[in-house]
Amino acid sequence: MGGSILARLVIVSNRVASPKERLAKAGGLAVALREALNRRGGLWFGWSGETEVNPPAEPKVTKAGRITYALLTLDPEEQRAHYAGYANGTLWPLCHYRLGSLSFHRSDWEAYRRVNAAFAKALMPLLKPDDVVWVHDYHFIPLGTELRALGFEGRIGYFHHIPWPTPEVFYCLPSHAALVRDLSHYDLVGLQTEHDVRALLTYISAEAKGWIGPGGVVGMQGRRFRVVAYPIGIDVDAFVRDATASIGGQDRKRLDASLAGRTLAIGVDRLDYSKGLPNKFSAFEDLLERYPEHRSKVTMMQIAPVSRGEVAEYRALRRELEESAGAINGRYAEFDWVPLRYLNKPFPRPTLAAIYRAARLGLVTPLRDGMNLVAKEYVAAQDPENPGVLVLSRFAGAADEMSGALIINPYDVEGMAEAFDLALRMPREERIARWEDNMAKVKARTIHDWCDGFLADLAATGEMLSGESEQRPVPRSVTGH
Ligand code: GDG
Repeated sequence: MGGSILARLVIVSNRVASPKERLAKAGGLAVALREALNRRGGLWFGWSGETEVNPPAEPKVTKAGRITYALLTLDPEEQRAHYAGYANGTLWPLCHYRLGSLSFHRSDWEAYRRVNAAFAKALMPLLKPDDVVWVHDYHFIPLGTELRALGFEGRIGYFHHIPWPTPEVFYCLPSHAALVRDLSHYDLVGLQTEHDVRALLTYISAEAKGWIGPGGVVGMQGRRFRVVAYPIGIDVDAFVRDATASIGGQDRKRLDASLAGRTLAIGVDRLDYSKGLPNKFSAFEDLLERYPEHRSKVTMMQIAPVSRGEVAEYRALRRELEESAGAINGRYAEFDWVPLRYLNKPFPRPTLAAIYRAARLGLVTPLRDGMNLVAKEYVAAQDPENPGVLVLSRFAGAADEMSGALIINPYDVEGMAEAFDLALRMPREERIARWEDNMAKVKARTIHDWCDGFLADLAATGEMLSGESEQRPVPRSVTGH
């Protein structure tokens, strides 16, 4: 196989940050991928965000600086079945352990495969033999299989941004065997945490009769690939810069004036049922009920931009949260204090950084999350002399690293309220010690380390996979969880 770290990079992701999109508005991941492409020059391939009946089979290709964008338009029904159907109606709930929300239709599964085949067919003519292809996320698991079937022999890596479920949960997916077979066509499969790696390797050894070698090398059904954890990070410098610059700025002035000296607790999550928003609201309500000393003294702000409104579960969640926020405010508000500010619109990154900086509590309470970048952004934005406290769900990948956080179980609403109270009363010395722990971890693994680490390993997989690799039993740490 060809390819080196200097080979051209091709990134495939469902959503592509277009050249026109303002940096402040794009998510941290989109910005990092664009930077990686800008540094080495490369191709960014994905969905155009548009649908049309009988769409062209070729992508629309444009160039901006060192990046070539190739964007494919999809048929509306194919796009629905691929995106709202199989990706977000089946894989998303499955990987977030939400079996009650999982819907599986063979027609969606077939459309998911057809759309992946169409993406591969559109990408293939643009590829050079020694390109390195990096595929992102659960919308594109079969893309590697399809590119191999079309004859591409260069390196292909896949990164899964969401959790990989344990085998008992994964078995609920009727197409489980086919999906793992798809993974085996990549050279390198990246997951967020060691827990996710153990879950996948356990499945591979128990169900797919594969073998596991050192360095995460896997042999399965005649193919070899690697499975490795790459915990994603953030652009730390950018957050520190934006948060520091916000002091004395317009956003901060407006926020301080509106708070009138009250303590702020902040939550920032896409409006998604995996983020544990109803539980967070209930915990805040329980705090006000059982710790009345915080009434009129603490304001909670929840920023929750609407997401995937085309999926019924998400519309139901939105209604539930509107009702819950209304009930909390109706019950506890005073004529000069609204306990919960609930906002459905997104804000530019510098405004987010200003709000994080002003908040004494960062509330990150997902029921399951691959990593959770908000937890790391909140830490990076704090004042080192007077930092806030991160309250973090044990079910976020970030909990493995954030040893200074107050770790909570989001299913335990009363336990969460107790943690909120503890955080509100925490002395400055303890806040500083906990923040220093967290900040050291955030700095140790930035988004750039994540990007470079994955690509360096992908470039090196050739030797690892072709080397002598005897068959070994699965290590003990891999079988238990
Ligand atoms: C998936 C996985 C994994 C949010 N509101 C606004 C805004 N955001 C930004 C945040 C953060 C990003 O969106 C959200 O990232 P998360 O990691 O918290 O969650 P997901 O969107 O579910 O991401 C997750 C991630 O992929 C990366 O691998 O960590 O586990 O689920 O950066 O700041 N940004 C702006 N305005 C907003 O209102 N500008």
